[in-house]
Amino acid sequence: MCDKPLPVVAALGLGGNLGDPAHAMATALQALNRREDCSVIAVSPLYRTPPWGKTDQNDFLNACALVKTTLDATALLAACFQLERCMKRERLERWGPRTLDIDILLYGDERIETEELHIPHPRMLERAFVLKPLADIAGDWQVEGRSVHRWLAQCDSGDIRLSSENGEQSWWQMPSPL
Ligand code: GSY
Repeated sequence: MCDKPLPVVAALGLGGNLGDPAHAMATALQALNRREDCSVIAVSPLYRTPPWGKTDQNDFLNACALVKTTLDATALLAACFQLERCMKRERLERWGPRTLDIDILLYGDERIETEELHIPHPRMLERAFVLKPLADIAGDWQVEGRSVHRWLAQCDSGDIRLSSENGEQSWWQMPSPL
């Protein structure tokens, strides 16, 4: 008999600033939610955020989502890469413009260090464009000894605005072609 893996809640960060990032993020979340091994249990509002790192590019749209999954972290990463590829993500330039970026920020309370995976995501605690949406859906999640709310309070989130593309209800549940 083979035991079913226990589900884990993972936090994902999503962003993009090329083409129609809101549509790309919505399509990716819907595709994840349709999988038997993933269920999207919370999605933050969409935020318009100034570019971090390479600043001479368009503003980004960012959001975070919680996904309950029976995939291990490596398989979840592969699923995220596949979705990025579906959205025609091209890795052209480090820190440069992109149609869709999906990062695994947290995977339960696990700490994972492999060549391809670094969880908790190493830069999440200094990025307001991650912490602000994450605080909306998982503010009490403890990361490196502090809640997401407390990490957010320590970083400058003054330039981050709710996006007008949020719509009335769940922005990510708009119709999608995938
Ligand atoms: O690491 C995610 C891609 N990215 C972003 C982003 O998602 N939002 C903002 N505001 N700046 C960014 N710079 C990079 S790289």
